[in-house]
Formats: sequence, structure tokens, C-alpha cells
Amino acid sequence: MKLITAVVQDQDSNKLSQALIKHQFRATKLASTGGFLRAGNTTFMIGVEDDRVQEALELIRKNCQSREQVAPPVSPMGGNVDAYVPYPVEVPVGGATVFVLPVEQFHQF
Ligand code: 2BA
Repeated sequence: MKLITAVVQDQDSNKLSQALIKHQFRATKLASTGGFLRAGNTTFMIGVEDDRVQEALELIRKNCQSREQVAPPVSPMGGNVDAYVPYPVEVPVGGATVFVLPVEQFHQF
């Protein structure tokens, strides 16, 4: 068994939830915050049998799209003033950031 942890943009989260349900995957959604943009995103925890990992990854790939998002200017307070960028910059976000972890044990009590 594997645990797929997928960080996706909030805009894609409902579409991905519905696709996972339709294909009979079980998932838990966590409200999360990106460390860089400090904007909300959604983290899915999906427990899957090894032989369905590729199918789950394909669903994530299909339902999560890449977008440009504006990163707010970083405050120079306490930091290096030379590195201060006083205007917002656009960064590409997503489609999804995905980790596939081995599961040592799975229990439901
Ligand atoms: P954020 O940390 O808010 O990052 C949003 C986007 O900002 C990133 O998109 C990337 O394009 C850019 N970015 C992040 N850190 C940067 C930095 N130090 N310098 C310049 N640009 C930077 P994605 O790479 O698609 O990541 C989307 C979200 O996925 C991230 O939101 C974070 O919540 C998560 N994530 C990405 N890589 C991760 C990792 N290695 N571990 C844990 N979470 C990760």
C-alpha cells in the first residue's frame, strides 16, 4: 500500500475530489497553506493499493492545472535589503505537488 500526498490548488480541489470518488479512491482533504505564497491550498491524503497508484496519479494530473499566481513583495525587515523585491512577481503554481510514500501498516478500528 502507498500513501499519496498531493498538494493542489483550492480551485482544483472539488474537481479532484469528485474524480477520486467516481473512481472509488478514498481520500482525506486537509486545508493547508503554501510556505512561499502563504496562500491557502488543499492537501489530499489518498491511501491506495500499489497496483492503483498510477491510476490515482493520472487522475491528479488530469484534474489539476498549472496557473500563474502573484507572489506578494517580501518584506526586507530583518532580511537582506539587497534581496528585497518591492513589486509583486508572478510564479507558476502546480498543477500538483505529489509525494508517494510506502505505508508500513494500515488499520481501521
Ligand atoms: P507555495 O510554497 O506557496 O509555493 C507556490 C509556488 O511558488 C511554487 O509552486 C513555486 O513555483 C514557487 N516557489 C515556492 N518556493 C519558492 C522559492 N523558495 N523561490 C522561488 N519560488 C518559489 P509549486 O512548486 O507548484 O508548489 C505549490 C505548492 O506545493 C507550494 O505552495 C507548497 O504548498 C507545496 N510544495 C511544493 N513543493 C513542496 C515541497 N518540496 N514540500 C512540501 N510542499 C511543497
